[in-house]
Amino acid sequence: MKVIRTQVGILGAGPAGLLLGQLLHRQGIDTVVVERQSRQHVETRIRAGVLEQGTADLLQRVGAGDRMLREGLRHHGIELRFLGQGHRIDFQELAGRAVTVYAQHEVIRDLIAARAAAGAPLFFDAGNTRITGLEDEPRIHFTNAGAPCEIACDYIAGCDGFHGISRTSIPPDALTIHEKVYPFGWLGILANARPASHELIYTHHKRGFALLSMRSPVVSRLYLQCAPDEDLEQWPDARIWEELQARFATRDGFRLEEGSITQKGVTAMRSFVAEPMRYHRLFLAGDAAHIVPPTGAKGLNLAAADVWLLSQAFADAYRTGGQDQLDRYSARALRRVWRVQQFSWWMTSLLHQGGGDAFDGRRQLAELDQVVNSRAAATLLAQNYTGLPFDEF
Ligand code: FAS
Ligand code: PHB
Repeated sequence: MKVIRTQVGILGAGPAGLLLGQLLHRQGIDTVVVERQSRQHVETRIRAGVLEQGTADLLQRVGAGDRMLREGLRHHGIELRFLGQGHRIDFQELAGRAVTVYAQHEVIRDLIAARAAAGAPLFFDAGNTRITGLEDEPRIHFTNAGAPCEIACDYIAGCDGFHGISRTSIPPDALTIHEKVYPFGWLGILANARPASHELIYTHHKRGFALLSMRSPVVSRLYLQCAPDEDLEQWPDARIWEELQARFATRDGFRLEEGSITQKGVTAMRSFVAEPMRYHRLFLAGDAAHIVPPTGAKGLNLAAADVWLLSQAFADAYRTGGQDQLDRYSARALRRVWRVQQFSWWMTSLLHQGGGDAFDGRRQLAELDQVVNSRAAATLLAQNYTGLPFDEF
């Protein structure tokens, strides 16, 4: 049995685990990251695309922001489109900040490179992971190339996502779960087609929601509302483009540029929070603790905010020997989590066809009319979308 001794054992090499590892490394705190999947898998998994300023700042702070600064697309607004007309929400004017469009798998590549440059251990393809001794002597058990390994640590950071083992290793009676499952999902595509807009377009349409995003000046990222269990076999490329064209159509003849579709998938939608985000010496961060519908582009950014707080709490504990910040981590993180849950639910409910009655459809249009004509309402959207400042919580 190979036993590795470290200060913080981190489960998961997603944005939460890798960013936490780098933040702690900058504070001189040793970590080991254990990842179930291969490096190739985590570096190519297509997920989020929008970084808040706070997240972008953290990547730069940990030495993983150079490529993002070169290749990321700075966006100073979005368009809300309904009844065949577009309305721009000006982030700079309303909130004084912007977002960066930069794919999550690129963030992962940059964080893995930064960790390698720091010479910090990162185990991919870890098998049979389990965690024990959460009350007093935390251990991460796993196999590395079939050989049993154990990490002896002071604390475990559960950054292993919604389907990980951290949250489910906590006794059920020690957790309160809040969950809302939506009656729809997103069919997402990557296409070799120039984005038809320089900013993101969120569309409310009677046929269903659609979103135009992008990955570069020649790669479009597009989503359309579908059933949560939609059968991709029923969606040949031609049908996807036809449906997207219908939902983005405007009175002045807007057309998407079409191209070869290189990736397609269906993502179900839920709002989920596990409280508290701690069990003795196990601390949850990111999707391991909470899930938001992707409409507000918050999942990745909320994970970053969690690990910013958690890294400060670990650093305080090692610096002072006190537990105060660690004791306050869950409550502080959850205050932001619920604000972001509310915004993500609001944007989702505002823009999606919920299968409700005609009243709900007319109410949505009235709320959209209010958002694009009230400076106060538009400011609230801009502030939430571009990200609540980390120091507000
Ligand atoms: P992650 O799930 O990213 O990472 C967890 C890591 O832990 C994974 O690498 C996993 O392999 C590993 N792991 C799991 N179990 C383990 C075990 N037992 N042992 C070791 N490792 C283990 N957010 C947005 O903002 N916009 C989007 O458009 C968007 N699209 C998404 C599409 C999909 C299909 C999914 C699933 C999520 C999407 N999200 C989106 C949310 C997503 O970006 C997450 O919020 C973000 O990845 C959260 O990061 P982590 O908390 O690190 O969790
Ligand atoms: C993306 O680019 O993948 C993206 C952008 C904004 C969202 C969700 C996803 O709200």
